[in-house]
Amino acid sequence: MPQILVLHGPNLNLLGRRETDIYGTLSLEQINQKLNELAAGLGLELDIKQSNHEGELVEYIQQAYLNHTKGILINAAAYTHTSVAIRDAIAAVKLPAVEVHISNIHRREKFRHKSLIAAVVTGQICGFGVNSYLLGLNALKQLITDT
Ligand code: CA2
Repeated sequence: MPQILVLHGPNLNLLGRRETDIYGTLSLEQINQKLNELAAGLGLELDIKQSNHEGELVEYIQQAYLNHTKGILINAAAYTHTSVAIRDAIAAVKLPAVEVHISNIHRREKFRHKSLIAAVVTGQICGFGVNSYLLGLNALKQLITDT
């Protein structure tokens, strides 16, 4: 089964406990469960990681390449707006990648409008709540099938 790396960035381990008006009430574990259910239906296997550390996220992206992972679904959270290192890692591994965000980053504070990752991923999905992840995984499945 094609393997997909799902990467959650900093503070997403707090989902469902704080800022529920912006990020919803589901916990990260519940989101991962939904992703695993969808993946089973799509015939994909997920390797799901969360880290609060930029370097660790870079390591996961590099390992994905070495493990012959077929695609990356990433919510880099705040690092979306700051991390050249994560951007360079995604560009380096040249894997199909979809950037997702729970909130619509373009309707929020100005500093969230810029994604350093957007230019090196295949596409970005944001603003659909937890559904952004599910839409992103469907998009990745299609990308992998097409290539
Ligand atoms: O909308 C998204 O998915 C974001 O990637 C979430 C990030 C934010 O920095 C991005 O601009 C947009 C923040 C994730 C923090 O998640 C929390 C969850 C619960 C409580 C506090 C933070």
